[in-house]
Amino acid sequence: AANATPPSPCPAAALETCKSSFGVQVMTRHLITSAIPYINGIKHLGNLVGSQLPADLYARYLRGRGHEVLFLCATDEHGTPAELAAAKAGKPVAEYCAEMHEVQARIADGFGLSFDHFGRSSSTQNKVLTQHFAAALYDQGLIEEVEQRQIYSETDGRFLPDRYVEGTCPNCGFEDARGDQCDNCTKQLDPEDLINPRSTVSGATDLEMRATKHLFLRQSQMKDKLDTWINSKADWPVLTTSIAKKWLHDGDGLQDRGITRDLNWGVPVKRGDTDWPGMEGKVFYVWFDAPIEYIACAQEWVDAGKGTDWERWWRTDKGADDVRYTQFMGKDNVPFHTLSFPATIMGSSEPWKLVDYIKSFNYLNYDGGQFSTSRGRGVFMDQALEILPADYWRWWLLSHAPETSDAEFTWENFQSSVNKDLADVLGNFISRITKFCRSKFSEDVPSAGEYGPEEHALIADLTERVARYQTAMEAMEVRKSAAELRAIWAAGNEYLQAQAPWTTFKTDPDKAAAQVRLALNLIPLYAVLSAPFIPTAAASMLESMKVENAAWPDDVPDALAQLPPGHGFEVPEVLFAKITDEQRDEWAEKFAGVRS
Ligand code: B3M
Ligand code: ZN
Repeated sequence: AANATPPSPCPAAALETCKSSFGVQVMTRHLITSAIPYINGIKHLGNLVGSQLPADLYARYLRGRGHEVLFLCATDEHGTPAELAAAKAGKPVAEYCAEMHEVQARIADGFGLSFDHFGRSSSTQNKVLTQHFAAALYDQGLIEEVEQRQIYSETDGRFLPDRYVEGTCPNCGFEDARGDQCDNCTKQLDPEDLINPRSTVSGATDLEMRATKHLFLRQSQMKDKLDTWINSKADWPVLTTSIAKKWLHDGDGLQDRGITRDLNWGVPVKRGDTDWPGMEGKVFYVWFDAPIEYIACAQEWVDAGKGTDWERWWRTDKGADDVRYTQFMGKDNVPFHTLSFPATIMGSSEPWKLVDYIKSFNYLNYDGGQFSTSRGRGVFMDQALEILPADYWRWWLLSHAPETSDAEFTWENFQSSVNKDLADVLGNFISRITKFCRSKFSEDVPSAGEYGPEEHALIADLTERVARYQTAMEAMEVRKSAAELRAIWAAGNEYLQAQAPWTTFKTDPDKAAAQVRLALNLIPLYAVLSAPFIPTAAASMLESMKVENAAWPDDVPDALAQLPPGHGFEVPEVLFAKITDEQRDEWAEKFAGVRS
């Protein structure tokens, strides 16, 4: 039966036994995190498809299959980019971050991103946990204090990070070269190379080199452990493991990493709640505290009253051994997730959950070039929702996800996918069959007639296709899943085209009734299968078919008998409008320029 209750979660060791004795899929607990977007602006569609959106697809799919899921994301709020963006907006950085967090949360909601909690890396929970990890790593001998000489500004009363020093480039004479690089001749610089250096904080020129200390995480000590761990992940995407291996083995191999910065905004450097001598005025590097937010976010989820127990998701001594943890991210974030964050977790020698699977993505380009946040090139999440509902974007982005190589967004391609897949195939199928039924029978599922060989063939075909779709979804093969789903929609259209109930009706109305009954039953099946991709349209499909608790079609023939003869429905509104050539051209022009 489609609604058979799955057994309660089995201990990992007994998993296989559970599977065979119950003969149904075993429920697992799934922890899913998406890379946490920087706070300093609204993300573009390339950012979205590289982490949050595929993570949402997977979370929705697993929930649909009855698994217990905890899906977390947050804003990444520390570091120089946040300070600079706040200064540009003329706001105190805490205020800027609070506002931008709300903006990003609202847009995420607009895209249907079904986070169980959307946290903030500037939370108290993350501060405490980051300081805790620093203490644990220190106790394990994995943090080294390193003496360095660094630029100090008397006027500002602080050490200046490289990017906070500007001056004349010694290479080309450009007057606004930054301490890390000259934007004119691209030469990599050290701040003491600059001629007439000045502070970008105040413009002060009374700068001097002073001795200071920074903390380094001794990742090199953990190289063998990380190497063994990465090598054990034979099932991970090549994109993920190849990046990890490159960082482990190229050049000098895994470098120790500076984890402190001279900034006002961030997690103050402490060992637990004890002050750290020599670290006054310093904060942890943003990439040290950002992944720790994955854990802190679960605490925030509990503290917000949405959950009751974060430890069973994160502590292997408290039940998290049974959790399967999957991370989603763009390829530029892979080194931090395959090496640095695992070094933090393993190095602590505490029983924290390590990631089980890392799904990474290449880049999405925009119309012959790159999306660019700094230049405002491409479509940004807020703008996308202003012109079309989320499902149009979700479908295009996921069905063109940059999995095996970079992908490209063009308006022609977007128009043709939306018009073909969503309007012509799925939308047209639904409107055609519901309207035909209303005009020849009524807005009730007709009861006459029996299924013949064609109907049984379609049911068998769909049974196979649904199994293939599930396999692709389980494997997080996003494009392939979209292709399987599209083929499932197309199978219904082809059946309708071949059987043509409008013709059958003239000679054999009972046979036509049976054809219509099966076709109508495809709608709730399609809705449930499509919900991870296009949740809003899926919900309105179920609503017009008056189906309340639609379950995953564990048994396809059963699911196709969901709407019994006499079941009332309503012809739905147009599900997807086609994109006209005029719209396409107008948008192409509008987004070619620079965002103001
Ligand atoms: N904030 C980079 C990004 O927004 C970074 C990810 C952090 S994941 C812990 O792509
Ligand atoms: Zn230069």
